[in-house]
Amino acid sequence: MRIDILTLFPEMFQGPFSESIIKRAQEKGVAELQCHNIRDYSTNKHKKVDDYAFSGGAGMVMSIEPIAILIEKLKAERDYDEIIYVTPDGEQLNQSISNQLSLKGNIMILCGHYKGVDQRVRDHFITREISIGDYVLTGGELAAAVIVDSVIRLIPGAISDETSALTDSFQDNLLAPPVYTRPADYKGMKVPDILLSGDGKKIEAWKEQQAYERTKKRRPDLLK
Ligand code: 6GU
Repeated sequence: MRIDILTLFPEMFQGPFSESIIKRAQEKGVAELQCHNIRDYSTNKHKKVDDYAFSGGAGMVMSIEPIAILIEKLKAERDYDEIIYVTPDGEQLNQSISNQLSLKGNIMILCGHYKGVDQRVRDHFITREISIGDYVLTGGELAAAVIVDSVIRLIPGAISDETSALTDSFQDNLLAPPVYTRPADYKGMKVPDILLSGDGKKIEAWKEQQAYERTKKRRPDLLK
């Protein structure tokens, strides 16, 4: 899978993309991540990428031209399955959307800043708009990094134990059960006896029960 990120702040991705699973996925060739600085495609002598809104009011709007030039350049190089704009007014990200995206070949993610991008970019180029939740971030970059992280870890080969992504919270609409590791007794804080019993069937039943109880208590909306 290839993901192209269109941003005014490519350096914001260096940290998240150069550690752990996302780093390994790139090294293994499971995923290719490319960041593009929209400012490099400004035709303005001052490299301007935004302007005042025609409707007035506070805040700048990202101009169509540099974004359109960059999107057209990328589209000429390969076909894209999805061109995503990350925005607080998009559909809210969930595990099902991440699963869908993990099956795609090439996707672009456009990050907005200021008051967002000129509506014509959204009307003419964007195929899907995604938010990561009902709160406002400074820009789309952190949201894009969240989407990329949730998608890449689902690609076969990204996680060494391939079954592990399947047992995540949300993958079956249930939260994950509690987990424990050694020591079995830390200063009197004990691991539940059943987990030390060696009875695989009972342990599986306990895990299912715990997952269900936790979901009922914390996220009853998931059980509907
Ligand atoms: Cl995608 N962008 C911004 N700026 N804020 C957000 C968001 C996106 N998703 C939730 N809040």
